[in-house]
Amino acid sequence: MKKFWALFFWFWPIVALWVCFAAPGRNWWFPSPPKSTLGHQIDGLFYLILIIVALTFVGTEAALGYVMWRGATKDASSKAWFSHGSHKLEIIWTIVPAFVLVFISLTQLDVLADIRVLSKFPDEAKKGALAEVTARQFEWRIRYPKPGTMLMTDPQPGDLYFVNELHVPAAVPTMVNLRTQDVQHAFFAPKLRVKQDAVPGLVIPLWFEIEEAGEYELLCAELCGWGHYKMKARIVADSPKGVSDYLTRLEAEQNEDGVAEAPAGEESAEE
Ligand SMILES: [Cu+2]
Repeated sequence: MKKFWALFFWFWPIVALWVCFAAPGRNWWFPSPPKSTLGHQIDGLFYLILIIVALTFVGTEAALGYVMWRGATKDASSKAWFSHGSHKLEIIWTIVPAFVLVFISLTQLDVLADIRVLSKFPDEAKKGALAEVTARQFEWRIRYPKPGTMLMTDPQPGDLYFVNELHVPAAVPTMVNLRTQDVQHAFFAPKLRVKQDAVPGLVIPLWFEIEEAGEYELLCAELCGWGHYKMKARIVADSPKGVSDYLTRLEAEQNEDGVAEAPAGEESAEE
C-alpha cells in the first residue's frame, strides 16, 4: 500500500505530460487555431507559460514520488531523518521562481504593447475606427459612420446602426471603439483571441486583423447580469468590397421610408 502512493504521485505527471502533447492537436486548449494575427502571439505566450508550469509540476511530483518510494522500500527498523529546514534550499526556491516570473513579465511586454498601446497599432487601424461597439444589458449595438465619413465620438445624423452583428474586412487591421452603456462588459471573440473589458465612462480603442473571411462568435466575458449568457453576437469578416456593399445596403435600408416608388408611367395611366 505504501508503494501505491508513490506510484500514484508518479502517475499524474505522466498524465500531465500526455495531456500537454495530445491537447493542441485535439483543440482541447482552444476552440480552434488562432484566426487573427495577434492570436498567434497570445497562443505563443500561453504555450510558453504552459511549458514552464508543466515542467515544474512534473519535477515536483516526480521528486515527491521518489521520496515516498524510498520511504516505502526502507525496512521498518531504519530511523526517520528529521530536518529543521535548509537555508540554502529556501533561497534557491525563492530566487528561481522570482527569475521565472520576471522572465515571463518581460517576455509578454511586447505582445501587451502590440495589443494595448495605441501608438503601436498598425497604421491602417490607426487611420480611424470602423465602428463603435457599445455593450449594454444584454446586446451589442454597432454604430458605423455614414459611408465616406469618419466615425465621430458623438452620434451623427447619418450614422448607421445594427445590433449583434459587426462587419469588418478580413486581412485588414481594423479598429473599433468599445464602450458600455451601463455596467461592465467584456468584448470576447474566442477564435480571434480578442478580449477587452468595456468600462463605463471609457471609449477603448481595440484592434484586430482577422486572417480569413468568415463568421466569428462575439461573446460577453463579464458576468453582467441575469441575461449575460445570451449576450452574444457575430463578427462577419468579409472582403473590403463586401463590407462597403453591406454598409450601402444598410444605409438604403435605414433610409427606407416604406413608401414604394411608383413604377414609371403609372401616374399617366391613372389620369
Ligand atoms: Cu455583458
